[in-house]
Amino acid sequence: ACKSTPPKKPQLSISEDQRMEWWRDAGFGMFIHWGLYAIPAGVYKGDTVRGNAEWIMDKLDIPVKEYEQFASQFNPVKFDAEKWVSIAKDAGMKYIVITSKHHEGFCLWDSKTTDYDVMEASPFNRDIIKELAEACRREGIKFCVYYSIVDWHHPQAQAPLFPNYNAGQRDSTVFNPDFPKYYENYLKPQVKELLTEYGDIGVVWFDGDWIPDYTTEMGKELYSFIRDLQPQTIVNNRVDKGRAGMSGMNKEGVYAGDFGTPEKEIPDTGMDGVDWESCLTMNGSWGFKSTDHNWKSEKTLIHNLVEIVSKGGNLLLNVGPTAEGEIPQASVERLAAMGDWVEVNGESIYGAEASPFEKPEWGRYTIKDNVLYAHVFDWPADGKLALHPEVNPGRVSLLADESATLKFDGANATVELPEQAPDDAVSVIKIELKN
Ligand code: FUL
Repeated sequence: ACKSTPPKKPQLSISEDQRMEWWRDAGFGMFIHWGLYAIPAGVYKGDTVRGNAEWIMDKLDIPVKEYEQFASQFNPVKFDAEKWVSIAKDAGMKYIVITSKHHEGFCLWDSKTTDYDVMEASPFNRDIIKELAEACRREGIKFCVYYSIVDWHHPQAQAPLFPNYNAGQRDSTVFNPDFPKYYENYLKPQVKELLTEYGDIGVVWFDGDWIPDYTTEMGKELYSFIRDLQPQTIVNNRVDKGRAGMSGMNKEGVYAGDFGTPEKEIPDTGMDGVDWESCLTMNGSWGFKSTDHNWKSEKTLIHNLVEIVSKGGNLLLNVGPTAEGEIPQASVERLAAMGDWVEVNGESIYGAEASPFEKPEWGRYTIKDNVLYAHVFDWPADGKLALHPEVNPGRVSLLADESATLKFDGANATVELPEQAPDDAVSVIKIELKN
């Protein structure tokens, strides 16, 4: 029996479980994709970008000098950090992750490392990260930052130009020999600013680990760099080169950050002992896209939240504010509907764990301590909800009306339901367990 021992993680001043506790309980957070790309909003010189609007610089081959012009137009006068945070809070979200710098390279904070930030390059001249961090702190929401390793603006991080094109296209398969300098003298100092000037940072959500220039060693170093700056900060798996989705999250000696990041997808199943978070969009794009009106329904989004929590994950749901600084109305409406649902049914989400039983036909289960929650997506026409045979119910009630006890028919292992589902999207039955 020769069990290989996993490599030692860096010395932690608090345990991983302590560090992860708030995040595991939170269940639901807001992703904010905001940057200069909100100005073209997916359309440039008559061309519409396919897919993600925040990729417009790359997808439409906009030369750096031309793209930079957006900075001088960035003036989101309607930006109101307090308002954004209250939209998140009212939706039942417990944390906010904002793009401090996306692939385009523009920084939303007052960085000493560059002039390509909201203070120097734009007329707005307000530190967005600071205002949002402070509003979060006032409202009891955990403040977190996304940070892109990829930087299409920094000369030492850009992929080299294709030699034979004049349109400014870059060959992203080729290394930039200066990338280690960018990593050492720009990326790390920027991350340090974010972790020293803005109070407690809940999560650093890295992205862009796929570029050829980034190495596994850099990722490991970055992970402990953050641990040294703020021991309680959680780091996603994309700090590690070539990680995305659930990959590398088996903890069997694979060094891959603290949680997995399935993107625009909900994994078929969770993984034992592995923390993960699905990040989802409400339409098809992360960054604001003026032409994308293909919004998911409120019902779908509530189903997504329940499904994710029933598999042991978190939902990080995205909004892409406009260039004026507003969260699109379609998103605001959906978040309000989710908030209404969570207000009634939140106890089945926060602190709840993955279902101990396989998926029932009518919906999903979550569990918390000695209470099982049955999330009914399809209300049974005959009024009888079949529970898993191993469930040993004590009192059974509806979260929408806890005063009434529902009858459990032990012979058939069914709960007798009222005729009407109390909620169009998902109604939750609270089952206090006897054992
Ligand atoms: C991806 C990025 O390339 C997208 O623009 C977005 O930020 C998503 C969450 O991660 O890898």
